[in-house]
Amino acid sequence: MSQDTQASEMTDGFHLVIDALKLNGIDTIFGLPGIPITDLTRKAQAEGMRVISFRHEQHAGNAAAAAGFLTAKPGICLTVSAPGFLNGLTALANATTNCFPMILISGSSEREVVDLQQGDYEEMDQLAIAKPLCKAAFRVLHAQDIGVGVARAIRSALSGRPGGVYLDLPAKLFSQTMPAEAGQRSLIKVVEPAPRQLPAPESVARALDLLRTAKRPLILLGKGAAYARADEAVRALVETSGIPYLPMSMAKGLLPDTHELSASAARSYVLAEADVVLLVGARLNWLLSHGKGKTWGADKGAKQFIQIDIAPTEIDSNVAIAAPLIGDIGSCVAALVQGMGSSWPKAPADWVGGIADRKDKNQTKMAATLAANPSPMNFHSALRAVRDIVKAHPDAVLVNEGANTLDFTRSIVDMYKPRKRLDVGTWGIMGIGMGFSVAAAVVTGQPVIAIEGDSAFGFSGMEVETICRYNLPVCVVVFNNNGVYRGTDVNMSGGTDVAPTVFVKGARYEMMMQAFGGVGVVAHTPDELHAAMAEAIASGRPTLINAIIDETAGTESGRITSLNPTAGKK
Ligand code: ADP
Ligand code: TZD
Repeated sequence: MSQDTQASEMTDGFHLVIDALKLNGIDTIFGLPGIPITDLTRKAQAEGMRVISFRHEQHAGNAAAAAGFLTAKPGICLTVSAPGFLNGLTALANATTNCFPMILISGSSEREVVDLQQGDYEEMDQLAIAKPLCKAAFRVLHAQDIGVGVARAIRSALSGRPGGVYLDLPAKLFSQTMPAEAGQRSLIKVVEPAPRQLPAPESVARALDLLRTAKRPLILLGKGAAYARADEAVRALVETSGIPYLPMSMAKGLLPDTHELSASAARSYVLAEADVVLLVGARLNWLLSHGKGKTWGADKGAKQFIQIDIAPTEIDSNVAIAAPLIGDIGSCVAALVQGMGSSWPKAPADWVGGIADRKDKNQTKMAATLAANPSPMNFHSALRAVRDIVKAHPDAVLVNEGANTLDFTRSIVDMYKPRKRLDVGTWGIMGIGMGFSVAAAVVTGQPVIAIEGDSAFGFSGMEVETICRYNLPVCVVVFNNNGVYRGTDVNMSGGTDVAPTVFVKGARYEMMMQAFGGVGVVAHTPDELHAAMAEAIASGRPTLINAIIDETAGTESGRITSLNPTAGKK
């Protein structure tokens, strides 16, 4: 018998992992090879999976998380044991925090040695460490259980509130063999991993009763609504009710930001003045001032909340929720729209008109700021170019991180389509830039524009090599103002070290992309920035534009200076 024939009758742990993933429609792995998973990456590629290899596991993990959000299938990150696992763990925790489905698969050392703490190569009790940072954690010890392990990981990542899952695969598992036919039979194709969850009719009635009495209603769309892919239902809810809405940053584009009922340009006004607020896949966390205080017009009388969420324990997490609506967003929103029928009265005209007036005023003011042409550029003039490019390329995915760079981009650059904006999310984490960009390019096939503060870019900058290696259509724009927040701080001791927030002045970030064969450009003016971005998108070549921004522009911590009350004080 030839070796090939023998091999076809037996299978092993490597192939069972690959087959289990493929059986469940997973076709891409983001990872970084090494003992004991190098062969898994090779064999996965040989079996037709896309294997995207990174320079650091955190970025592979971030790519998996973004892929999870963009595809509603768990993104897979594959790492080696202990240090590789730990490098991936930040991304797993961030995915869980943001409700993105991902599975971190790490090779691990032998249980016998780890449990007796006998000092194996890269020894660590990874399962125990991962547990508090994800939705679920599983270990597979026997080849015949790989199918169950992968199925449980997929179901845990996708069902209910999505999140991160850890799957621990000890080195010995991969070489275990079993008859191929029994191996195939042991695999599980997960049926309906994220089933619809219909809201209770009485909950729908309660929510509608509250909305009906509202004088100043507001809809708040969060990234849960974007993830839920209930785009048409959400549009019907807004347009049937005529209720103004505010999108959270990753919900931008769910309806085009230019929609007449978007209240983004009157954000502070609507948050303070609304009397009934319908939360759709958005948590009342720090990003929404916990639903309390001046932001929410605490001095202007009681506010009532309706909250749609798939996680029942989210309700009342910060303030009382008068009408919880538990279920998936598609089903809940559809039930509301159906309950409204064709004779539902539109939101009061004085409220909607008052918002429109404020929007007009704020937009006129902003237009004047955006039209200015200071030299060097400031955030506004540079973002004028970005805004125009995104408008011309609404299918491009926009990745965004930094402090001022994040805040100004979010408010200035309109989005036109759902799930086109990826950013620092619930934690405000720096370092997602290049990982998210790689994932967006790989899973959507669309151009990617990454608008990066110079500090933010530094966290994942080495992945420009990954972008060049796979020749991905990613245009990175570094807003270079010589430091964290700004480049002007001074050392308060008068010593020779620069201040902690200051970087090398005049850094040539564009040369980082050139180093790996991509395009590097310096942009001093909005016209140069616009031309370089247009060229990058037209050519599809990996491009890094070093956009020179006035180092005095920007404020400490951007818009969250209030969380840092002693900022810059001696
Ligand atoms: P944002 O940061 O945009 O405000 P959050 O991440 O705080 O959004 O909130 C997202 C919410 O959406 C989470 O509470 C999560 O449970 C919920 N969610 C996610 N997917 C769904 C879904 N398909 N149906 C209902 N709720 C969902
Ligand atoms: N480390 C991590 C992982 N996340 C963080 N959020 C921070 C540190 C602290 N931090 C911010 O919150 S924003 C930021 C840091 C370091 C960078 C801001 O500088 P930038 O952007 O150059 O990226 P701007 O546009 O110049 O403000």
